Amino acid sequence: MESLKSIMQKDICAAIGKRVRLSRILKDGKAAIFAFDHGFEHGPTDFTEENMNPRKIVGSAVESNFDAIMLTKGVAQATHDLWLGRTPLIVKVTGKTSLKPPEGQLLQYSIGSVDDAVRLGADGVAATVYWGSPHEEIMAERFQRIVTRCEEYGLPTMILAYPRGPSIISSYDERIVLYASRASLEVGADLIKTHYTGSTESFGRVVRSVPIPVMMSGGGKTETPKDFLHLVKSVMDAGSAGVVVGRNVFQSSDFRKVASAVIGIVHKKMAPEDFD
Ligand code: FBP
Repeated sequence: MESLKSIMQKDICAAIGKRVRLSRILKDGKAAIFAFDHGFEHGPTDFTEENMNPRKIVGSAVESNFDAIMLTKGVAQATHDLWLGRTPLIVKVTGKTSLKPPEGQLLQYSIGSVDDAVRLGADGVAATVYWGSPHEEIMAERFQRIVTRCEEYGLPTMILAYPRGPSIISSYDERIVLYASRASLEVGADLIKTHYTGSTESFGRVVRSVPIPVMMSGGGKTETPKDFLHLVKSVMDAGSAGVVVGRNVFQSSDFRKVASAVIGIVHKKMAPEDFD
């Protein structure tokens, strides 16, 4: 039987490992993370002919110096030569396609594992829970199992905490997002990626309601890039740990410019006007 001392030593190593990996992602306690699972979640509608191949967008994200990049296992494999040694990887291990009938889209299933993430050299693992879905328990239980496995390896977990389901009137309502964030804490997440609630004050209350980092999930493309930068500023003013963004960067006409503005606002307290 394994001795108490050896169990404790493993736990200590795993706790240190998690701190090491978190410090690679949240370098100054904050992070601008590039989310790129859209090829699976949304399919070709999110892309142009020019950026359809994931290597194009992953290459731009790496060149832009995002703090980390969130990819599915397959895209991580197909682009590893681009990000290795440069950008920490977070492997997203759940997903659903938009090809499914709408009622089936309230469930994310496994599309990778914690062990895959370890083998890929990842610094984190991400998974979605649609809080309020009729399938909530499947996703919450799966997330909890992911947490348990990640704890063994010292890998941090990021939850994509999205309120979504027949009883959810607004996925952006402060009380609903606060509840989803609290539930995410309760299932053991280390980082929360969730919806912006519409104002600095309300998002601040969400951020302060849980003792772990809360980050904004980007959302669909805003009318102008400046509008998006104002959202990022508001989120940072709310005391958030940063943003996890995709479309507002890779669908913009100037990837590098928007990326560097987002990173500047997150890390250097810059303002959207600084990028005029
Ligand atoms: P965006 O910044 O493009 O919104 O990316 C964040 C994200 O969570 C992606 O990781 C994911 O593919 C997408 O949004 C899911 O959006 P939705 O479930 O609303 O279609």
